[in-house]
Amino acid sequence: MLPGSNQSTNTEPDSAGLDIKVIGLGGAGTNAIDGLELEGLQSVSLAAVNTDAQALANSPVAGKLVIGRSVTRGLSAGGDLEIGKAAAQASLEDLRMLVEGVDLVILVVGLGGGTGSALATILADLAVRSNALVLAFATIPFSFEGARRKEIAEECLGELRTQVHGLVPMPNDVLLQESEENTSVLGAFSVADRWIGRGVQSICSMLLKTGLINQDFSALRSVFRDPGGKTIFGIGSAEGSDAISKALEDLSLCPLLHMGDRPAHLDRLLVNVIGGPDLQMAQINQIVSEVSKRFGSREDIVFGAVIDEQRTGTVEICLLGKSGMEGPAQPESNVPDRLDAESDAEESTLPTLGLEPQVAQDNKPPRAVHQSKLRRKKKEASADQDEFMFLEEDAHRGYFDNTDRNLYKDEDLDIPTYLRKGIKIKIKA
Ligand SMILES: Nc1nc2c(ncn2[C@@H]2O[C@H](COP(=O)(O)OP(=O)(O)OP(=O)(O)O)[C@@H](O)[C@H]2O)c(=O)[nH]1
Ligand SMILES: [Mg+2]
Repeated sequence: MLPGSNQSTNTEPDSAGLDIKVIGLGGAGTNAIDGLELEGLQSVSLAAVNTDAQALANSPVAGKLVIGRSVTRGLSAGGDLEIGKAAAQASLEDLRMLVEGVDLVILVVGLGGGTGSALATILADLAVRSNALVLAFATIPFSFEGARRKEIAEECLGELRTQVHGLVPMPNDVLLQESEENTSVLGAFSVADRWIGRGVQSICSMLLKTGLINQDFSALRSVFRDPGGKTIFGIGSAEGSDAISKALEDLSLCPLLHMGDRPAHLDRLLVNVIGGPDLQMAQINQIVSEVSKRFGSREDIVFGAVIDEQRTGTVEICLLGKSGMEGPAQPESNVPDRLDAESDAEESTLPTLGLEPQVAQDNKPPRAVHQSKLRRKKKEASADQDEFMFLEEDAHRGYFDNTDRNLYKDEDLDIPTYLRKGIKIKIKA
């Protein structure tokens, strides 16, 4: 029997009449949902909210709401959070109606500007008050966008984290890792938009499509029952022969699972698999067992498996986990490195999921590392010794073991920066 509550096999999911709304906030949020492909998910409604009437007019999304005309005269908030808040307050009733009666609200926002950042916390509050389950995908500005935007993003992220049931922060700096090395900023934005799209699609498919293992809304609620805490989100996919193992490896390389603030233990975990009609129960079992081994949720793991006729030969695994705020992140070496079982022996010398610490010896800021390099490094590391491998035994704090942790803005300052930030340290040959 697979772990998880409320699950049934080969029956219709009990989500009839479920009202799901995906809402893009501000310019970035609107752009991110513009290209959302929700085939077979007609009951999911999309809405875009912005102060910028012109930007909204260019969006193909049907449900549009211009807010704060009396404040910005249909223009953007110009990166000013206070103007964004004033605009949202001026349209509070429209915003309230937007989320009224909705069961699941998924907010999509690029934090750092005036409108989306203000809207995120105000709309989250309205949605939670109207009893919706609220999830949010929020991008964090690139470092090069400057301190002001970063400050706004951090302020809103802190507030949002306490409000919504699940918050997936996506630092643009990290997402750049996923892009080709010469990717433009727009290219990096489109990486963010794709991640968000895949996450939204996986959650909605699980709730609305029939599958091998159906999960209904109560299962999602059981994972995200309380506001606050930390959420992890990762996706891996593959096609062709050996798609399961490759998708598991792709999941283990997902940059969003390699961020410094990842909780050491998850209280609850939701894993959804989307595959073609050729997806078999035995394969699902393989995924279940590998993911359970790797992420060791303390209380409950909920699994869903959806069949998509268009996806023969492909497998996509989406992982959403939740933990309380009970402890700081631990170095990733405390858990097995990769999901594929055959790698156990090889991986015993590789402490992390591919983001082995590396700090450049020159004075340039650390550069994001493309995923293809992570793969290559993992294979080569034991062969040539030009890279220092940290086994992270220094998680023991020795003399300081019985003292309080130094927490600052959700980060544990006792964990070395190279571990918190996933920075690579290069040793010159
Ligand atoms: N994913 C994605 N991110 C974007 C895009 N455009 C901007 N961003 C990011 O989102 C942040 C917020 O920008 P916007 O969404 O344009 O700001 P806004 O919420 O519309 O606020 P104002 O323009 O000040 O009214 C930026 O600092 C960027 O980091 C985009 O098209 N896609
Ligand atoms: Mg804007």
